[in-house]
Amino acid sequence: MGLQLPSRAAAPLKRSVQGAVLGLSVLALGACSAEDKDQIGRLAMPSPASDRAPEIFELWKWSWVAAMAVGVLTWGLMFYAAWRFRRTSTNLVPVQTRYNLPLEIFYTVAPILMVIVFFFHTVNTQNAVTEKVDDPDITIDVVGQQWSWTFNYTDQGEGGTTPYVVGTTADRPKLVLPVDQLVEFRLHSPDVIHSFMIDSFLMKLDVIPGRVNTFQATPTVTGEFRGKCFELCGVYHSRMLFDVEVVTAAEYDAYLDELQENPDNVAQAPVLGGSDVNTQPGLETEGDDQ
Ligand SMILES: [Cu+2]
Repeated sequence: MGLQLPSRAAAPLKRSVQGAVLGLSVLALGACSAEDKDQIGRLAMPSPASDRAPEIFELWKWSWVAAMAVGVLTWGLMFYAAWRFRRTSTNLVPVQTRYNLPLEIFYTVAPILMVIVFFFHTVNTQNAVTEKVDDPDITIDVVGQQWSWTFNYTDQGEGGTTPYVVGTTADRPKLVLPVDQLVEFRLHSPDVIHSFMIDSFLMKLDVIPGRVNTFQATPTVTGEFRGKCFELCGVYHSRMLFDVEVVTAAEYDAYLDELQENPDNVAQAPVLGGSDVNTQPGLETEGDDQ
């Protein structure tokens, strides 16, 4: 009891704490770059960078709008009921209602309708983003191996050879893609299930041993992006990162030429796993005891 601050002393303290919090908030907002503000506007969703990504972004956005509308209505009814039917005297007994058939039909049918609408839009979006053609511009055979990635630029080398890059946990690989060209990604795994995603493409696909999952997308924005494995696949799953660079057609050709100068980056056929990529090489680098 004796430790309580007298209220006259507490008031200035409270005011200065409020002032500090306000000051820090203003400072934090002021320090936001245009890019940060842009990201806040998208609720931290990456900016769409493929021809399929805007469809996914729209589905995600409108799902949030629908969920918020339902949330606001539900919270509103809860608070209204709590206030409207509050106990106003100590011996008041509320009206004892057994059931209300119209209301019960409503709250059974309404959620079913909502699920149907969500399902309809999800299937539509999924069909649009997984659409494929028979002759994509380029094909990349992607291998997810514990715990990095191999990228094969299938048949894109001189004489139909395949330039490729193998990453390790210590040295994350880079995937280079040409802008405005339809890319087919064929996903292979020699060991366990991984999941391949370039963040700005807004979609991921499982990489499953024994089957080849494929999807197609056209990068629409040049620049640097990030990708990683989205399926917990083992102890170094968190190191399954890769860089993505979307470049012009000329820069892409130059990159392939550069790869072909090193015999270690050229194969006669795509390197799809097994002894080539399942050696966990990143764990054997010099000075790395793991
Ligand atoms: Cu993984």
